[in-house]
Amino acid sequence: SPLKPLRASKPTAELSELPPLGMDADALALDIRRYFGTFLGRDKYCRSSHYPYQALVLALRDRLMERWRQTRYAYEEAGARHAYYMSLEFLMGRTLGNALLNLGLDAAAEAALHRLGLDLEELIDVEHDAGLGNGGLGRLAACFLDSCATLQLPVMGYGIRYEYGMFRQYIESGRQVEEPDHWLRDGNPWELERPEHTRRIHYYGRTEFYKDARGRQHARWVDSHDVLAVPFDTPIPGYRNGTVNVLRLWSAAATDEFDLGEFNAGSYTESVAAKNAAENITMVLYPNDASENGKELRLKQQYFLASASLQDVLERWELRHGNDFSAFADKNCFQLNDTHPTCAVPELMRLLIDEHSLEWDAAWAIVSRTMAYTNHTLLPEALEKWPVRLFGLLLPRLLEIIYEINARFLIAVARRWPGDSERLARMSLIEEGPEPQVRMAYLAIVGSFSVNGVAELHSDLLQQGLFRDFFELWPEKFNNKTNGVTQRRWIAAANPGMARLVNATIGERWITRLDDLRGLARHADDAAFRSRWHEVKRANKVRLAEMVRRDCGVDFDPDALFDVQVKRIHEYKRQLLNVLHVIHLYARLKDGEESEWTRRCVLIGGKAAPGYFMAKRIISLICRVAEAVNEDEEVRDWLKLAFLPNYRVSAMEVIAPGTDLSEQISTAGKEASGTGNMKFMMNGAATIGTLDGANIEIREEVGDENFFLFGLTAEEVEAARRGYDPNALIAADPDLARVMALLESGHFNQFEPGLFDPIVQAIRSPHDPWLVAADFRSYVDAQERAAVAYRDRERWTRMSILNTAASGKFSTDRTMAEYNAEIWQLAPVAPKA
Ligand code: T68
Repeated sequence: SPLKPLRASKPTAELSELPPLGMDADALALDIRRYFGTFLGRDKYCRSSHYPYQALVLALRDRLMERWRQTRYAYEEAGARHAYYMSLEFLMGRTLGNALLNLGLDAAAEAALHRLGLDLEELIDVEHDAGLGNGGLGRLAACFLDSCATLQLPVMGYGIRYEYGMFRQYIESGRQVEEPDHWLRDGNPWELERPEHTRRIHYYGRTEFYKDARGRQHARWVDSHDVLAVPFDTPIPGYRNGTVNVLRLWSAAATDEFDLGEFNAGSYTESVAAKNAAENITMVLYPNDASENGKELRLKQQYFLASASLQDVLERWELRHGNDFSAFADKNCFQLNDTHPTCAVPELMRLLIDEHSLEWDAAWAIVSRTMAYTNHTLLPEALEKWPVRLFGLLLPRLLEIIYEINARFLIAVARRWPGDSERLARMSLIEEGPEPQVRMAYLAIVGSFSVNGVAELHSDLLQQGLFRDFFELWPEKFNNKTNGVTQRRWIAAANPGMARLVNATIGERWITRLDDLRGLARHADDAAFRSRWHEVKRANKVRLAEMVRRDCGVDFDPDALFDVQVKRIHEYKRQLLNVLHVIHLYARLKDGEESEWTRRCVLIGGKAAPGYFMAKRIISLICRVAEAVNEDEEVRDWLKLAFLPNYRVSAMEVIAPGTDLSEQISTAGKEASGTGNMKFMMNGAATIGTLDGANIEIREEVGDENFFLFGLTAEEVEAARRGYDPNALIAADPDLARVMALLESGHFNQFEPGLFDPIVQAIRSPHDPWLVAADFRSYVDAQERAAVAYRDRERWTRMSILNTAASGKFSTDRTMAEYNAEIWQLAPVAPKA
């Protein structure tokens, strides 16, 4: 067993260290051949692309390994303070292209493979996306890791190694069909299992109180059902700086102890089968991006991550400092990615008190100085709550600790606002009612020294609305950290054509200093530069059109305006408003209004949560309108619509570079930040958008003349809800009336009567929370302005350049530098060269 320690032997540095591996094409080619022919045992008759891919990855992994070790040693020797990014989701996508870029091996690998008769692009395409996340929140975690390694910050990611990631989406007769994503089936050559760091996780059981030799009372968790957490590490290389950080993902395994009772009764096979229950914990990612459905298994996952990760950190601490935790909070910081890992607050209390014998106050001083919480949503349905009954059954000791935290917290509230019992009920960690609930966001706030939103507007709205009471109590805890994305993946790797042009124009420093892109602005007035910029964009549009042809069977003309909305399907994101605009254009064409027309190709993609009825119905509407538009001879030369199935990270790597117009059209006040908006902007798309999330900051950076603004503001949205009368709006606007008439006539659902009734009703409802009808007119007008702008190629290209030039703020290098300056306070550490 890997858990068996060495006794007589003592490992030396020589055991793990080799002379540095060559970074040139010769050295790479030799290793690729060795892995292919020897380790993998393949030969010239091998016809599978998988083995050359694996051989390349293994050769790269060797080169990551030595840097990884040097980084670990450097952190250790510096006694570095660490931050841990705890997240139920890491949406990593593919690793190969990014690893080559960051190691600086892209050219060498291409040359080495070429000699061996292999094509790098083809091998990059072999890799399955690691889809261990739903959307923005999970992808943000992945971009953060890239930037932390590039900034040489001692940051480690902790997450779950789901056997099945985000489902694969198919469209069958206009409906979403989900298929399981068994991404590990062909193995994952990037990961390294570390069974020697296995942890034990408790569930169920009860608390037992006992006295120690000195008569002090302690608690312990007994009669628990235990599950093992086995870590798998993925290397996270920084950009050409020798640093390699770690993402540690936990996988569940059954303990070796069989249920003896069953065993003796002859139920050997049943008791072996019971192992499944344990291993189920990390089987599948929950595919809801905006709501918690209260399933016990989800809470098991959350506790699994929190407990395994904290035990891991504490064990490393003990190795160095024994049972002395006085400096623990100076050396460690946990960033909670939304409330999902919030069990970490009571779990760290439990570990310190029950397992390390600290007093409550000493333990609380540590917890409340090490935890920091990031909120990602204002939608009330996404605020996590767990029934007290379920919580107490599954995690009895944690619930006791939460009660104690709450009692002490409510005393503090009562001291601050004497006699305000309503406020006490409002702020309590326990929501009373027929089914009392634990409020995870409040638990996170009480347990943390920092609470942040993910864009200026979002952070303001948190302070004025959702968390107002807490802001009044602790204004100093609250702060903003506007999101970003990593330009290494989203420009350098995804858009090599643009990267080359930018390098030739302003140099290469933007790869780690994105603000340098500002330097492009003065070239926007140079016609020769614009023409090169246009050529790059056009080539990217050709590539995107090929993907649309292959995956949707629709022909996009690369000279038309590419108008794109890709993101999870949700009513607040208003894909519906987008389709209404397409129907409007269709109606105009059918009515013969095609003079002064801008040819437009509209692409929509995204997954609906499997249980989200309206989201699925909206997908059907998009598919049906697409058929009507694309098959109509009067329309299809002027307008196209396609629904792209199975939208994912690797698809976005083709989509963002080929997009002209980025759709960011959520109801104001609902999209916390958005990050797709930033990827599009960096790649030279103009945005059509509302004043929501980071759109506001995007518009500030690029200027109103380069942004197509429309719609109600967040404040106006709140006001508009009172006395909202969509039917009057429809009656008063002939364009909207024409669209609704087409929809209601059944024109798009001739063989499925009633299919879109729920959609029509939602638009016409005075309670429509998303105010689709209210923003229709101003949206269509903004679309018209975009169409006019696109007809002037020079003007549009200029706008495209200026968008890229103004995108410097939206690098996660900036975001991470802010987290570090204002929350983590880590010193960068460079490994020995
Ligand atoms: C997104 N949230 C925000 N949630 O919607 C987006 N939720 O505005 C923001 O830019 C992004 O986070 C990053 O901050 C999500 O993606 C989820 O995926 C999610 C998953 C499980 C439960 C709830």
